[in-house]
Amino acid sequence: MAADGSGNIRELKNFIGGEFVASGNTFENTTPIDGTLLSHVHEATKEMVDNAVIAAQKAAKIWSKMPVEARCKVLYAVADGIDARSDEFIEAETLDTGKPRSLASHVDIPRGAANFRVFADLIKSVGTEAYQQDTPDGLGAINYSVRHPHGVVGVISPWNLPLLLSTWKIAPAMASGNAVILKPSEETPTTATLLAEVMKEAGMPDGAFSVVHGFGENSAGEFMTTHRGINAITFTGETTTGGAIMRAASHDVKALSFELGGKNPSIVFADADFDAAIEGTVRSVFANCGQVCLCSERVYVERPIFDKFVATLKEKAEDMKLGRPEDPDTQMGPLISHEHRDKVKGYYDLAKELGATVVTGGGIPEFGDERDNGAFVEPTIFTGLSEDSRVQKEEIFGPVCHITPFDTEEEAVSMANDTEYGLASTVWTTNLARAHRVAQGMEAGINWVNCWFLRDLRTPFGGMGLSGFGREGGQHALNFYSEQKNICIKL
Ligand code: NAD
Ligand code: 6OD
Repeated sequence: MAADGSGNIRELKNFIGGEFVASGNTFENTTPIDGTLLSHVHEATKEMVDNAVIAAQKAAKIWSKMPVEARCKVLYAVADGIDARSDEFIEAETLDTGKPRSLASHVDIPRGAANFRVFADLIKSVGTEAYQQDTPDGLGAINYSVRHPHGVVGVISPWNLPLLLSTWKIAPAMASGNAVILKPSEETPTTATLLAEVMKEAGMPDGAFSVVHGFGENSAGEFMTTHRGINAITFTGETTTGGAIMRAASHDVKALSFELGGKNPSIVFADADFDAAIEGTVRSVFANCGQVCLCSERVYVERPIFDKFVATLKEKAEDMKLGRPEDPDTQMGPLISHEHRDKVKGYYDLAKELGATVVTGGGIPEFGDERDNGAFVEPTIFTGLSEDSRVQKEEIFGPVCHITPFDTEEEAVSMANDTEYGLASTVWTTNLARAHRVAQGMEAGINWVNCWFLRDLRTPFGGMGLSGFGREGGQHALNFYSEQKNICIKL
């Protein structure tokens, strides 16, 4: 029986040149809710990736030459197509990831559609640079730049926000006139396949968008990163995978954009609105079972409110309802897989070995029903570890934080910045001057004050250090997905 109760086990094929294509080799896609088999996924062969590239190169010539208005019409139709089939997308995303339906229906799927609208709007209005230049003969010159798409862009995406994060790349790449080949995570292949159906229904030229399923090494991921016909790779995932992709893509010096891991700090000052800081920290630590790259794993709380903060966060964590996606009361689902649960539980055990105080959690919940076959883990809070312990240095990517007290602003900023990552930070304070000072002092690409994961899609998004390089969002994304060519005209 499939997890949707229908008894249907889907076949997820590759989408190449406008057709769904089977391969001789399939892998199983199971749900982390209870381990039920969802689908057989056709792993793309090297030849299939070659075919996707040939089709993309051909389609890029048509797609990039289409009037911007006509291209945008197709992108709007894709957004409308996602909205029209949103129930199917939500169902697929919740089964693949185990995340609560409330999250998929309010964040993942609407953002997937919004990404296409935002970048279609932007490409219609974005300008380029122009300069008048003096020359010795007094006649001068004019310089202006034009955008030129790369050609074929490879999108390699992770499992935590599958549709949201892949379309965050696909939409600006396609708005810029590129053809795209998407390799979704092997853990979450379903919404990518649905997106391919929507692209076809929306009238996307054959080959302009392809989906190849598979893994990294010696599979579709590596076939893409080493393919000379793919001009740019945009990747979101683990830092170590980014390193492997960088090495593979170095042979033909592909353009690269990397959104990688994080070990994000949250600083709570004693003057913060306490309830807002608690509510925000519950979200920033436990949302999506802690599997958002922006989640706070290191929380720093000013000493006068430390005990009250820890006690209140503990209460909230213990009240949290773990369950199936379709249950409207569910606040937290399972982790993505048993393999990932082993990793997260490994860090829980390490924290205990290192002498952490377990404020709450630290284990695997028991339900006494089929969820015991799933990949659930307890929401967890630790205190008492030193700042240089591995638990404070390495990304865990689960529903867990460590809370450290601090006495001065300088101490908090220094501890928050003591990381090789540099993705996101959050500051809670009602002191305006301090809010600006501390936020600007953070060595991270995305910094929130009195909020978390509040997104304006025009703003630069990306990390520093081990969190990656390149900026996505608004015009920054268009700058990555096109080459700016300068034209110099002597008058
Ligand atoms: P991952 O790196 O394991 O996999 C991501 C994608 O890369 C998958 O599609 C995978 O198949 C592919 N891949 C793996 N090895 C490859 C290789 N050698 N060549 C080509 N492709 C390869 O990441 P994940 O476990 O899916 O996602 C979780 C990680 O992603 C966390 O570290 C998280 O912080 C990070 N992340 C970062 C952001 C951000 O915006 N910075 C957003 C979401 C997730
Ligand atoms: O909101 C976004 O655009 C974005 N890229 C979010 C990333 C979340 C990481 O897991």
